[in-house]
Amino acid sequence: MKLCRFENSQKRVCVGLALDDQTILDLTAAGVEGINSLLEDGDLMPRLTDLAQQNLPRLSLSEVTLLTPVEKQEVWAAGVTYLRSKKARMEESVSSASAYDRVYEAERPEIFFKSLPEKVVSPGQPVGIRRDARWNVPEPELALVINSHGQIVGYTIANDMSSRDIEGENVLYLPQAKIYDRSCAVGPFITVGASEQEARSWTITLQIQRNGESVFQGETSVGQIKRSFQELVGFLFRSQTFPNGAVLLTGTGIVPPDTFTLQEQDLVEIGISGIGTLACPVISV
Ligand code: DO4
Ligand code: MG
Repeated sequence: MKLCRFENSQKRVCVGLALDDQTILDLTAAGVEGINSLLEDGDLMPRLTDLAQQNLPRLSLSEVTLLTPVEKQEVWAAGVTYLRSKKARMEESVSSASAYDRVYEAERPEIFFKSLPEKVVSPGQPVGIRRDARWNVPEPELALVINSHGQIVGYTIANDMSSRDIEGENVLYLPQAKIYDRSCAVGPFITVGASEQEARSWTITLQIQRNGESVFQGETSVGQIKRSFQELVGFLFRSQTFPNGAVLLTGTGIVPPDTFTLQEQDLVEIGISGIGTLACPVISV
């Protein structure tokens, strides 16, 4: 089952349950106040099954605007979880290559803060490339949706936009390479009720278009992630509480060639087979 947040024609923010590729059920009409209240519900799946059988308004996706499903959660990100990511970071960073090598093998994963919820970019809205960076890439990532008890309650799609020249110059510049206006897009759907084993069978694709033509395509499998999801969530929740839950990006396994950098007006499309597609144009910020 897939949940979403959307704005209806009266500009009201609502919660939806996807019935198929074109239709959503408006759960707000049944008194569902927000997506977070659902994610906190210990009986989420039976509740959604019950809601799906109610006579609620059905809306076509073409008549609503999909929003990011991130309502109040902080967004965090794990890094160097795929071999491909470790190799790329070691190549871009002369001074810190060993840091990436060591974190890939270490017990403690790399986890960093990515975005406040109110700064997350919605599907269809522009993601940003920094004006002071010359090498910018999208990072297509599976994101874990976690409730306040540390339970993984769903999966969504994220773009961890990154400036590789800033990150590669000095590892202490990582927050500037990763956190700036429009650097994090998430959505549109949260797939609930899938096990980790199922999610690990999903394929992640990245397509970048420029002037209507594809300039990069890549693909990986969620199963290539080195660490278990529980392991990543366990470290995120160590000595830290999340009263509104959290969203944790699980790292990238697709890295465009070193000659590639994003340009304004490119279109970045990220697909995850069990979830859907997150598409955003690119602007300079
Ligand atoms: O250490 C740098 C960032 C790693 C990252 O974002 C990733 O592997 O996806
Ligand atoms: Mg990343």
